[in-house]
Amino acid sequence: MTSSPGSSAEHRAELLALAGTAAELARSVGGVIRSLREAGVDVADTKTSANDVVTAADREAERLLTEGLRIARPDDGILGEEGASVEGSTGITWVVDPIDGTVNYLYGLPAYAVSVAATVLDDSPATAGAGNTADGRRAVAGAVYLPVTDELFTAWEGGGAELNGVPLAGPAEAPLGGALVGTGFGYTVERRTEQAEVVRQVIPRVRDIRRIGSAATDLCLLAAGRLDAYYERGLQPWDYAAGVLIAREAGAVVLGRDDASLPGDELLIAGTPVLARELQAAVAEAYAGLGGS
Ligand code: LIP
Repeated sequence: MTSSPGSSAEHRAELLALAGTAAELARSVGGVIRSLREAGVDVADTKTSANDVVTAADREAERLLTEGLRIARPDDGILGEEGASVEGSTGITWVVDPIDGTVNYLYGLPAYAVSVAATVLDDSPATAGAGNTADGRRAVAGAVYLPVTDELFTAWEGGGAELNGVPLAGPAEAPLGGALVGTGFGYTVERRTEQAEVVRQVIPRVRDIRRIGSAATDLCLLAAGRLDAYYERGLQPWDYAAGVLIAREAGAVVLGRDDASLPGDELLIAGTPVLARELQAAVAEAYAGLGGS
């Protein structure tokens, strides 16, 4: 990559090309998983708990993403949910989730997505809404494709976010009490029990809660203004890399648990600038009430 973000026409062209690669791969692999779904799905394996499943389609999709990236960008690194791990030499690492929303996919529910992000290392300290995340990276271009609705969300740093080529204006500011808030639950009993307690405390303070089942989709729905805000604990880089960039480029801010934390595994909170702060306070209060979390 050329040096500083947005500094030159060459840098912008590079980001645009990365976004193009992400979009092309997400869309083509999304078409494959949709066809595989029509042919039937079975659990191939489990991961962190019996409920954290992997299907043959997850593996095939990650194989296709890896193969496509090796052809398009042979010197870049790759990190994938199902184990893809390739060291690169260009400074770009692709963070991919072949199917985000695997449980939805298994049950034939529509909210699943292919998420592809080009990321760079960024260890700058926590700065509200700066784009760097707790895993030490920052997405600079990415795409999330929802095969069932044929919706392709794309973004590159400084270039705005688009849905099927149409610029996204992002969510409008809403008061916490009138906000439709997305969240999700992890797969372990301990994590989801804690999350249920937090949601019990948050739900009386918002319009309503949605558990859509795909973090990448949640962040894109926020970018499209179909959710007002989103929070979740326990996300992995492949769940949020592309979605965080898309949400930010649509005008949302993405926060961690507090000003000293970056968004990521511990907590990721997204929304319009005022609402995200209000939600951050409400969620932090709920977690603090659990004691020791
Ligand atoms: C899942 C999600 C879901 C979240 C889960 C999990 P998977 O990803 O995106 O919304 O709540 O914790 O990470 O397993 O479907 O790729």
